[in-house]
Amino acid sequence: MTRMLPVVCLLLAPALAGADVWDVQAQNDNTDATENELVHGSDQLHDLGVLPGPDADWYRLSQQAYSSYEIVVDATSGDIGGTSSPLLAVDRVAAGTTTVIQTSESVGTGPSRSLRFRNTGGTTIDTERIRITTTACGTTCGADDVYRIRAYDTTYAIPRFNNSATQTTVLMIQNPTNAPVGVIVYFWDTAGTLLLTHVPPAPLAPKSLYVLQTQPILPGAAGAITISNLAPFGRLAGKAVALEPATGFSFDTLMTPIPH
Ligand SMILES: [Ca+2]
Ligand SMILES: [Ca+2]
Ligand SMILES: [Ca+2]
Repeated sequence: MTRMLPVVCLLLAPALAGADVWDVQAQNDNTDATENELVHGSDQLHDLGVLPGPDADWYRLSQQAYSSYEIVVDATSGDIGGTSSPLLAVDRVAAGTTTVIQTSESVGTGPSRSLRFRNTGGTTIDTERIRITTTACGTTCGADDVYRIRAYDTTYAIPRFNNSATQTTVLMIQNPTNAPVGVIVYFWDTAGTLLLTHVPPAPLAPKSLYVLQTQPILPGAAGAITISNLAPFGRLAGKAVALEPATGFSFDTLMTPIPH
């Protein structure tokens, strides 16, 4: 019977709203000094209850070289967002400032938000933060005013292209979404040296297929491909097809997102 006692106590306890523990630590997430760091696959539930001043939730995200990212905020409770304007703000902010580098876009016609961006450089960016605030409920925001945040590395990989000897490789990227998508294609040799950065002349049109003959731009080369992009996580499709004219064989290598 004694082992049942804790269970009885739990059943008798009043239901408590989940507290946003990141808000109330001495080292909290209310400034850019936050120690809450998002990684690929992060999935957290927060609130924007007043502290008593307005709450702001800040996140770190280490942006790796030549990589792209998506932040998704959904599961918003009724008071926290709005559909007529972005009352729920999901911003990319320069650390040490209040300078907004990028604001989010709506996912659909509701209050959910998506923020997509990429690091086009060759070094890691650790000087930016993700900041979430709302003007929807103001000083009446409570612990019930919650949202869910997820983070994704949206970079794709294709582990083989081959233009050596008589083989040639064609790269195909499909944009099945209803919006234009900017992509950047990086070609690497097998030792990991960047051979070429290819930027298509325009963002890929909705529902379009981009076809790139890689032999003319990388004659004799072989290695692997990564693709940074501004699509929602996992929404692009594609492959590299290596053709061997002497035998008529072709070798497909799929373009894959980072598993999640
Ligand atoms: Ca919070
Ligand atoms: Ca906070
Ligand atoms: Ca509320």
